[in-house]
Amino acid sequence: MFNLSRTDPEVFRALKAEIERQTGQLEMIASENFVSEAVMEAEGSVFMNKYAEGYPGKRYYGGCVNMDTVEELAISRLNRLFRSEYANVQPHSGSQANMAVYFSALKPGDTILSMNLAHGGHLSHGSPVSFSGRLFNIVHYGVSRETETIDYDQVADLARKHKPKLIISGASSYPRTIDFAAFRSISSEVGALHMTDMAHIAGLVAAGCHPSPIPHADFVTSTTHKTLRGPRGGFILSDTKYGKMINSQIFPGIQGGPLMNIIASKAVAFKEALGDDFRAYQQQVVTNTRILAETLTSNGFRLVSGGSDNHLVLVDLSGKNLTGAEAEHVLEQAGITVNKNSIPFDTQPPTVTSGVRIGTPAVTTRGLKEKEMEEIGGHIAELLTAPRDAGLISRVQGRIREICREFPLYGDRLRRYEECSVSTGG
Ligand code: DSN
Repeated sequence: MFNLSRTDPEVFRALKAEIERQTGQLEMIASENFVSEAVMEAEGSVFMNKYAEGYPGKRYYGGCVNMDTVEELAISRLNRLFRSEYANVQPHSGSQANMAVYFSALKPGDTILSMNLAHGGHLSHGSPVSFSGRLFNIVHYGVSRETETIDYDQVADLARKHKPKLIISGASSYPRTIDFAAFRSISSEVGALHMTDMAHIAGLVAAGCHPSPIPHADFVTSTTHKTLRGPRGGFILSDTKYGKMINSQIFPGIQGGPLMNIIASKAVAFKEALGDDFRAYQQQVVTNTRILAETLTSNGFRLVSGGSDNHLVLVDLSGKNLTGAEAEHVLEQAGITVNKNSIPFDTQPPTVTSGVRIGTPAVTTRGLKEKEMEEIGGHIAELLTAPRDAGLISRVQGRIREICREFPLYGDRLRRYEECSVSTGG
């Protein structure tokens, strides 16, 4: 980072502050993770200098031989990881992966049946503030009031009534296993296509810790940076028969030149995900979440759906005289980063909420296990019980700093940045 610190001290200072923040606090936002140094090296490389519109072997620019190599590696590794036939690794994000599928399968005005954002769905599944809600006719299913799990009878009833062209399974704040076979059977009954957005659980699926949607969905979309632990980006999987249509919807349909440095780092992340360590990591994510859920429950907190099967818990604070926004704030003060989140049938607006979503992928990457999760769950419970106790906040903050030192992240990167600051005055 010597060059950056000399050329642009302001950006360098922000970068150094961010590595201090990431290494010095516990990251428990369920959709975040820490990539390896190898993934970062591929992303911060000369691959970013190249235009490569098109696909391997069919580019609109010369000089793409090395671009073809990395994109082919990314595609073949991804297909091996998920046992899929076709993959497109060019989507810049999960939303763009979803957009390309909608544009492949639907015409504007067609009906999509998807999970309500307020019950754990995603903006790009038809929220009125997203392109998806503006262009398509959206019908939402949700969770049942009693179990707070997906109401498959409601999905079937709505599908029979509204005859959607596309049914979407997948969520961004749902702590339970999703029954993709049930979605397939409902889709087949009404003649709909079935798309799964597995962004949150892709790593768990790759490691066999959550059933795979691949045999049950016509299209599977995902991001690469959540449980899958790659760079920020997206991808699409499907049967080969849809491949040509999806390729042309990504480019030239909705994107221009692919971000080849990101595709190279996706290839590295997919290689890492094919390794045995990755399976052990995902199993630990699930175990850590279970311990966190048990600790919070035994300390008197109610979890939406009563627990978790995956990488996240959703804590209902409505009986605790505390909003999600307040809980996010007190945890951040103590060095634990989470996000406020609506719970099903929430009476608070999305800017306030009655819940917090807490995930374990990032702390598990850091090496935390059962013992630490029990301790951290205890601290979260203490803080949410006495959110205005400044002494408690400061005590917990001190302990979180100790845990962060005990489980370091990114080796001596911070020390190297500090040396750059000194040598360049940056
Ligand atoms: N924003 C992501 C999340 O936090 O779940 C979903 O795209």
